[in-house]
Amino acid sequence: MSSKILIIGACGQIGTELTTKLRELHGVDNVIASDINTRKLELVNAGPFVILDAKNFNAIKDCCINHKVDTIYLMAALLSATGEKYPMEAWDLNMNSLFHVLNLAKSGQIKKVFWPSSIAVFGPTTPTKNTPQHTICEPTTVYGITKQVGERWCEYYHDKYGVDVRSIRYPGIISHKAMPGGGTTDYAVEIYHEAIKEGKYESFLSEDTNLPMMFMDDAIKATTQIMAAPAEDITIRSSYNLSAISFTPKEIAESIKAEMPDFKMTYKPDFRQAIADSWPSSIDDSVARKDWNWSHDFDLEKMTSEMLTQLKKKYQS
Ligand code: AKB
Repeated sequence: MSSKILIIGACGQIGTELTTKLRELHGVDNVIASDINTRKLELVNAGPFVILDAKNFNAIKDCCINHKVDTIYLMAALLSATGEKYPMEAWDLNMNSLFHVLNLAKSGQIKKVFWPSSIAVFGPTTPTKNTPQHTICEPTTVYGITKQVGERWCEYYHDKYGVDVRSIRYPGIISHKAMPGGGTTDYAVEIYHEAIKEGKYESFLSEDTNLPMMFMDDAIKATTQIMAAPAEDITIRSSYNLSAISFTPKEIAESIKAEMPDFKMTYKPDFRQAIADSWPSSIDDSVARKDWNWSHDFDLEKMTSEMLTQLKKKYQS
């Protein structure tokens, strides 16, 4: 019998593309998309969709019973920049939604859980280059604190209650379908949209801020790969380091200029600079590569070419 999947936060940047991919893999009717509202009509109309508040335990439980769900991808979260503006809301959403899902899995109703962590678990005391899987994690953002605490709870629920929870520390994700919202790495998505629409972009991070990043196709590939791996291959039950490329605003601007020589970039760092400065510049993901054969496909050049091609179609058609 096919697995029945619930995606919580399906209208977000990653949720949108994850829903499409999981429907391809498991069949449209086996993947229930859910979000707090119906803001993305294409998704709402493309298959089963439920309005669901990730903070409401009974609503999640009822949805799982009604649709016979056995697997949950919990993609709802307040990200790093928004979290600094609304710290208690970030704590409330990011932690309570995780507890609801872990407790449903503990009760046996849910068999498998995916929960995203982030490079935000790291902080200024973490080694910045090639950051190891096991290292100092002293995050300085509320978002990072929720991800670090969440990782500890995931491992605890696995070790004490046998919950099959799997997690990845996503770097900044770049995509052309849905916009990210409220992250520090969002500049690396906005820049492509503005390049096509305006021919220029003002970066809120300084030109030499080097951060780990990844193209969406790679992020979706990693997510489906870790969830398909045999349980005994998953040796990390907190969250796996995951890496593809690292670049600075100056380097991404150069890659755009290679295709659009008139593109102009300016810099005006704001409060997000301090967040970016507390994160590593590159990540050692050798454990993910060994445990479930992770490898990435997109480098900066290939990603820029794909982003510009797709966004030209979107804005110039
Ligand atoms: C953010 O910038 O907050 C996110 C993340 C790195 O988790 N994109």
